[in-house]
Amino acid sequence: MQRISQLAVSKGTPAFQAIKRLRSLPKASFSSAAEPEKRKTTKLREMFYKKDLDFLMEAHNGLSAKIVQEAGFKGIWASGLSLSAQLGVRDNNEASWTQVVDVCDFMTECTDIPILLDGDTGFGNFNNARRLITKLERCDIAGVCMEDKLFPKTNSFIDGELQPLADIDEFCGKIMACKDTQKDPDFMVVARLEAFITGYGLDEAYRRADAYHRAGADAILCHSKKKDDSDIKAFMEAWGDRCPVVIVPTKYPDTPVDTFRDYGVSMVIWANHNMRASINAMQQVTQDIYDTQSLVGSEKPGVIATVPEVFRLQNTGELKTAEALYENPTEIHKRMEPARPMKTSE
Ligand code: SPV
Ligand code: MG
Repeated sequence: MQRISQLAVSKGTPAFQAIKRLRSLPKASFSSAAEPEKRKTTKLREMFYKKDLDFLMEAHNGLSAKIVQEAGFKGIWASGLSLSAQLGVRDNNEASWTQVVDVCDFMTECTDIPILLDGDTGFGNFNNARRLITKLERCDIAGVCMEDKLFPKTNSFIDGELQPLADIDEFCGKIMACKDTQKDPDFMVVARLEAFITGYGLDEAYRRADAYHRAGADAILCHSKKKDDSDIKAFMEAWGDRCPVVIVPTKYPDTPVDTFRDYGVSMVIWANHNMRASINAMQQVTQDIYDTQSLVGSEKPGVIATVPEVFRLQNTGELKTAEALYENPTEIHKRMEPARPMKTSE
């Protein structure tokens, strides 16, 4: 076997370092006998079903998804509001469902943690919704949340009372179609209750949650726009632990998460805070550069990320490693099968 020092790369170069790193990896890293990674769907399902409260943090593109993972979150909320905002359009299904899937594909590619997509109303009827499921499974999205409103949807915080709810049977059929379509048994279909948003009370919310659960929904997202957690408290008291409940406390941020724990909530979604943080940061830096015609105010630690930090987030080092393997004739020839005469058939 050739030694690293025999390869046609000079000592101390990034390529040399990269080959050295590769050589030092344990054999199991390359072996098919290595323990298979849990599927993202399984990871998400476990987050929902385990006893303690868990959290999903919003992301809206590959970069923000990676930042969420690096912060330590175990799962990502691919927010419809944030995805549309970063595309510069409204949260009214102006981005087509394939454009949303394209963004999801980038997000899953650069992360290992599961992603729950905000699937709005499923982009149409049961048939559009189940086609969405098929595509999401292909790009390794772990679950989808669908809300009981009409296509095209409007964000829940824009004139919520004026938004019509879906017919219960129609929405149950949509959930069933999604559950019947998914191939991975752990893929999560979350049914989102908009009853409180549209001004109904607990009775209607419960009636709907009950129907959606019996239609096969794996979890219920109970949405509320109140400034306190009273809708959530009432719902949790009535619902108990029939299935996991997810909440989005954007409008009631003062309630401590321990209160949600006490209610028995399974998951909290921090729904749009990366997108909103980025708007603030971009507005400030852009305005400063415009006003001063200079980069001096922004090229400071803590104001903008350094360029090497951008490279790190893009995993630039991995490409160096790959180049040392796939653009290095010595490495290539070493790994090639020995020449054999062509087998001819009798
Ligand atoms: C989203 O993040 O797109 C949501 C949550 O649907 S909310 O905007 O709070 O309705
Ligand atoms: Mg949304």
